[in-house]
Amino acid sequence: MGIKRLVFSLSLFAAIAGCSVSFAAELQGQLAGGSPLRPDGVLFNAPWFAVPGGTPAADGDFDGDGGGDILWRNNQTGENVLWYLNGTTYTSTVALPPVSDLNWFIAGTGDFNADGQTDILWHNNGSSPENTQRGSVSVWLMRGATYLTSAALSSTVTGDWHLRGAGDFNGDGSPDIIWRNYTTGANVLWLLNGVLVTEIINLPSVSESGWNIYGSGDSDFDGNGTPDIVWRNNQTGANTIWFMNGTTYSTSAAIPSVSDLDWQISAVGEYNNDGKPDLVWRNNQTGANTIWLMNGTALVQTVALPAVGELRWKMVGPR
Ligand SMILES: [Ca+2]
Ligand SMILES: [Ca+2]
Ligand SMILES: [Ca+2]
Ligand SMILES: [Ca+2]
Repeated sequence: MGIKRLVFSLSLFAAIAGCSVSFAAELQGQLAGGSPLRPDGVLFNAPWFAVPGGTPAADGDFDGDGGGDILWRNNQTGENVLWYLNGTTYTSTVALPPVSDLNWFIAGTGDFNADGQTDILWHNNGSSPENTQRGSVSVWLMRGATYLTSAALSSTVTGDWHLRGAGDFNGDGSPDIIWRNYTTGANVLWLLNGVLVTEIINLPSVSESGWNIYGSGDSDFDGNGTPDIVWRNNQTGANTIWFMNGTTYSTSAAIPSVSDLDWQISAVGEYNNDGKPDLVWRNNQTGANTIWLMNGTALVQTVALPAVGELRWKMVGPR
């Protein structure tokens, strides 16, 4: 049902395409970019470096064991931690530097400098009037759980735009980022070269309420070599995958629905070493956490992770 209605929304794309014009205006209004987000208490910063010809890290794997890990942010204290997993088994928690400014959200993951190490994408969308950095996007370059340095994207945006994930859609080795406008339903890809915005691609609009993007995480659900985009409807519990062909939307397919709306898709990664992306869910009421092991769009098995009863901890990636 949700899919049929989603496809219907897509047919309205041409009519809604004007949204992209306002997006471009919002973008070009602030080409100066923001200042980079530095973690609290970190005084030394290494210079930004890119590694030409490097092999990008895969699917939110921070410790390089070949499997995905899980990122958390506490939206009251500003603490950030990484859960290391061995396959689907939790092994340990490592602290990342805190960011006490709660206007900043972890919006995605990807290897932005192609050194084989997963980095962390931040977006500032706190709406208070005194927040002068609203709309800024910053990347933390990481080595495992060690912060190296940060860089601001060359552009910021105004308006009700939310950064919803990252994936390398055009296959150039540099993660691209996914925006969704909660007011208009417009969806946009920014193609990046490191932290430089090189191109803006309009995706189909989805104006029907309830649908939101829960990331990509470089996850290729149909095995065509291009990352895909995960959607959940927070009103109906329907879930769907957008299959992408490069930077172009191709088609969508349903994955099992979850009618209990306390469950949220919180990470997209690869957890059982079969090369197929999986989903991690968090229950924002009970604190339970569960991995869905997937075979494409088919749910194969659920595996419980340790519960985190303190609900201010938000699972924020990989995605
Ligand atoms: Ca990196
Ligand atoms: Ca790219
Ligand atoms: Ca794909
Ligand atoms: Ca898998």
